[in-house]
Amino acid sequence: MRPVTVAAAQLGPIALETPRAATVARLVGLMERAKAQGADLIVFPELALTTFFPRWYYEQEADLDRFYERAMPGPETQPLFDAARDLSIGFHLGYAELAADGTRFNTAILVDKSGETVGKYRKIHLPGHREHEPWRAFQHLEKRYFAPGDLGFRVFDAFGGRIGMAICNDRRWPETYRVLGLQGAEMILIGYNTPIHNPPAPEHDRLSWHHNAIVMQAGAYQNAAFVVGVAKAGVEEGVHQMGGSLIAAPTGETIAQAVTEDDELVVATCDLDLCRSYRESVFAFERHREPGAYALITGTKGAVTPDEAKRIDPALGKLDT
Ligand code: CDT
Repeated sequence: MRPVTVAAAQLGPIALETPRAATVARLVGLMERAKAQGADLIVFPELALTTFFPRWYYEQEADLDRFYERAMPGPETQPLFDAARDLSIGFHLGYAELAADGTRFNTAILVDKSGETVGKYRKIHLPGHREHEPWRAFQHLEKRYFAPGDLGFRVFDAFGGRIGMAICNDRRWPETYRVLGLQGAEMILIGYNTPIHNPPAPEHDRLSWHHNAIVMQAGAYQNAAFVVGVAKAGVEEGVHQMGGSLIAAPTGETIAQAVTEDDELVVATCDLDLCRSYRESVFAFERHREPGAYALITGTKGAVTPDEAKRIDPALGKLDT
């Protein structure tokens, strides 16, 4: 047995004007509660220190600065690291990062029980749009406010296992999980902010919870890993964001799930040895994968015509006369 007790710390809304210190105090309170429930690791959502600011269009770059961290820990976030050390609990935190060279990233870190940062990830799949689109009920300007992550999908040895991280929209893409799975990830941590209403495709709205669960369950099963998905939920500044935080096992089953749209701890003890049964049988990658047949996965970004596909992967043209 290699048990890791993980607490998915779903958050309710954070208002635009909520001071950083108040949010940090709220997170520290959740760390204390998670510790009381035996957690080794608490997982906070994407952009957990502020409201989900990409819903607004800002013309001036300077208007953005209040949402970003220039240092981690910084003066206002130091209490999280102190609490980790004092309580002996690790944490995963999503936040907006303003890097030293001025690049803005949507970032998550993994901090161990001694308060040391042991992993960092910058979001790779940035959804939404770059320009103001006033026809929308609200904006989703991640493509404007963040650069695509430049650290790849990495794993980190911590908490007695191998931990991977992804952020929100990354969870919808099978490539995310597979690249982590190919490095032996045993637990994948994913924070999210998902408005229930998707202005370009409102017909998907009623399926938000279904899509949320199937992608994380499939990612877990197909890559023999636990997946911990954590929402910032509820009606935040007039936008309804889904909850549905969950922990999925390598079996593909959801083993714990949130029932509110507010601050809520979803706790499960995950035996990382459960990954082995899947990794050594049906998903023994080294025996069963056929990467030679997957050329299109890295050979093109968008869908291609069958003829273009044959140029990328000549095997596809073999039956042509
Ligand atoms: N934060 C984030 O990545 N949210 C997206 C919203 C979808 S579309 C614009 C998500 O995939 O949940």
